[in-house]
Amino acid sequence: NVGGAGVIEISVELKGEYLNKAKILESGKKLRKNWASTWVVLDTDQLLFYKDSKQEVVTNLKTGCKADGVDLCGAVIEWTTQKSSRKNVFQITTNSGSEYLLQADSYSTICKWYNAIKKTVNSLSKG
Ligand code: I3P
Repeated sequence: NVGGAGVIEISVELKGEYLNKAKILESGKKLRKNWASTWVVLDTDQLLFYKDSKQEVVTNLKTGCKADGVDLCGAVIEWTTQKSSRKNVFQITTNSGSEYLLQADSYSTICKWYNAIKKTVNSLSKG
């Protein structure tokens, strides 16, 4: 799915999806790895994490209720085979020194997210 038309298709279709997520570093400090199925939503400049799709709706309805998210400005996205025994894993390293792993059993699913997040990071760096 390369080329202009494919890219547009991705951003339209990519609303939210369940991915496995593990936060392994916070402000440079190592955390105990704990994989959890998470409803992931790509926003204009951040990646949002919800327990499930219902929580996204509830959070958006409640004023002053902020979703748990990752600032993608200055983040680095890369595939990794070192940081997990699982297949289809990529990592997000944030500007603030936190590290997240995202994983899906389906290669096409994880690729779609990898490409979409990378595209967002690139667009943010161009200002
Ligand atoms: C971790 C758990 C993770 C595993 C991790 C283990 O053990 O089994 O699933 O990561 O491996 O330490 P525990 O539940 O006792 O904390 P992967 O599934 O990604 O391999 P790691 O220490 O090599 O990261």
